[in-house]
Amino acid sequence: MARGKIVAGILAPHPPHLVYAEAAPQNEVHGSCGWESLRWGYAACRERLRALQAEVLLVHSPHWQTIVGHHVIAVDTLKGLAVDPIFPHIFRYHYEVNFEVALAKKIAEEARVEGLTTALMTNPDFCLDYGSVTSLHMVNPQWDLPVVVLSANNSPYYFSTTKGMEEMTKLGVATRRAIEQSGKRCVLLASNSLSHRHFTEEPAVIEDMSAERIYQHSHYQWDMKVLAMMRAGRAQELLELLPHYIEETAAEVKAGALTWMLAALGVPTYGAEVHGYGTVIGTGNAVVGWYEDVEQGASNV
Ligand code: 2X7
Ligand code: FE2
Repeated sequence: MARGKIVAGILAPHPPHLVYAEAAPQNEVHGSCGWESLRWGYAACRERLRALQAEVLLVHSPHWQTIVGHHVIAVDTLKGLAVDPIFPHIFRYHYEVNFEVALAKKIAEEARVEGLTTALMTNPDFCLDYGSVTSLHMVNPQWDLPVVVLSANNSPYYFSTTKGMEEMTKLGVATRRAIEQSGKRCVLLASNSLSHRHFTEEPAVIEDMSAERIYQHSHYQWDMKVLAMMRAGRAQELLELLPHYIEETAAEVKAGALTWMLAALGVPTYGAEVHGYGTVIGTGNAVVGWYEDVEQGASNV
């Protein structure tokens, strides 16, 4: 069996507004437009991924949070309705998804080798979180690839950002080892917004883009700084800056998906491609790809 590999890592934010604006047939509610810079960014990302012939998508989402240990879904299929508890009027999504169970089990096994507490999620009636569903939909709306879904252990909140990052780094290292043994071509999705304060009132027309802006200018400045580091291949420096960035912007990356993905990618020194940046109800979001075919040291700055 050929050695498996991570063919791309994507920062894949999950505001449900994106699926609503796409008027996705799986969603009960259809918008007519909005948030194009992000949606077109996802379209460019999908183009890029098509060429890489990915076989499995793996996602880590802050909206499946587990208190004890890191959980991995290990059932063959799930079918159900994912609802965003804060925005149920725009996101009620009917999903049907196949899982790559052998890889899920291998990740849990390798994570245990790293000293992490792990569990396999085997409940056939489990309901997927809207974060995972949104990121998976935006990357692959036809749902024709099997997936692996990992929970976000709540160590960053229960203990500290730094403790959480230690755990997610181990999970990333374990994920990489498991993928190498799987023989599969895999794409990792870090399902996170960047700066993460949002307005508490919506405009009368949800997709009214005249009401959409960043919550606070300093958040925008921080997001730009972080994106510049990603584009320049400064992932190690970025990881060192994350606790401060999180403190300044309440960044959703606190939950660990980005740390997990950068660790699994081996803390890349090649530049990432920023496909798009935009705000959603005031939060900062970017679709960013790290691609294996980018030469080490190259960047798109
Ligand atoms: O979960 C989210 C998010 N992270 C950002 C913006 C809006 C809604 O939901
Ligand atoms: Fe979120």
